[in-house]
Amino acid sequence: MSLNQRDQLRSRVLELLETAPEAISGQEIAERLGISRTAVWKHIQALRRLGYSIEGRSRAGYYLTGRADVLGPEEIRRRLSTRFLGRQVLYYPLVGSTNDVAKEVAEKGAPEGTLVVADQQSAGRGRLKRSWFSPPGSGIWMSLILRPRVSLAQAPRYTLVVGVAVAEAIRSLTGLAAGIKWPNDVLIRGRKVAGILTELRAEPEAVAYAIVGVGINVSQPADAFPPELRGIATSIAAELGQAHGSEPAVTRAELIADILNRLEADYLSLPPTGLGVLRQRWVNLSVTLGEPVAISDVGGEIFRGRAVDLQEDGSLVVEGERGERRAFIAGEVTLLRLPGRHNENPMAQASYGEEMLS
Ligand code: BT5
Repeated sequence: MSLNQRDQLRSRVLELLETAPEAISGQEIAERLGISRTAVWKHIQALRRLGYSIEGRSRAGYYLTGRADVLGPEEIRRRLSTRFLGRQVLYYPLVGSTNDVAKEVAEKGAPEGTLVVADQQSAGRGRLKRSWFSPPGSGIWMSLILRPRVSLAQAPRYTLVVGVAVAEAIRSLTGLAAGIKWPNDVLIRGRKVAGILTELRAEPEAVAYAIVGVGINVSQPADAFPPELRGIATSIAAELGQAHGSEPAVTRAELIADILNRLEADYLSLPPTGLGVLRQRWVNLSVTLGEPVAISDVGGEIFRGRAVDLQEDGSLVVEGERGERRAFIAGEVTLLRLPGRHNENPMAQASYGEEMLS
């Protein structure tokens, strides 16, 4: 039996357990799937090893006792309604950086929509070689390969579009008020719950492919962050006030699938240039517009003012003290007044997620 067949059967056993109103007997599973009872037992053992808690009663049969946050390709795939995003999932228990793996497979011709996802990263990174804290079992560390046929000037939009999908998915699945800080941070009550890192392979005039890396803190308790991140980072579980080890309100696979399901429609609806209807959705989620900011451009020069607009190409317009307006397509924003907080950390950084691959 091929690996793929085995995984498919395993996920069908899981599906039967999930949909059974009560317990389901080994005999019934065996009959429904056309496999032996021994094979059923082996699948149940394997599911337990993956983290599912499955009880067995001699008469009644097997039943699931809790929701498990198991991250695996099949867990993601069976929740997808997409045509191409996430149709190919490359899952790793541990990688250096999912962006690096995605770049490697993109170079070898991996199709658009290929998703690389890891349980843990040993060298997760943000922009400008900053490191990204990616512990096991508690976050989403993933990268998507996009192959848009657009000029380089259109590339910055993807960071924004993915930010909208991430913030909207968090809002809809958890009810938490996730907002976007231009250009690539998703914040909840002023703390960073997710970051996006877009890297491009450019041909002379056009994008060859874009790797969109997304990191989301899902179930880390607040005190699990290293000291330098405490106070500036948060997780979904921490925001929901969930006790460590309790059943997850949302699993990583559910969140990934929801993001991809939203994102595919949005990505396909983008006009040839600009953001189209996505601009207003971004504006609605923005925690940057209307706020006093300090923004440093690529050269490191700092400009202070109020963020007043998002242009179609994704650049942020900042109005200075004398009413002069400047548009930034790249830069670092410091929110001088943090949403939902009392300015504890005026230096919390957002950043521009667009980097060229070497
Ligand atoms: C980002 O960079 O926010 C982009 C993060 C992208 C991470 C994903 S995970 C999957 C894929 N593979 C990768 O290797 N990367 C992507 P930037 O805006 O430069 O922010 C980096 C800063 O965020 C750091 O300097 C820390 O201050 C902070 N930070 C690090 N880890 C964090 C975490 N887990 N949660 C919140 N903040 C974090």
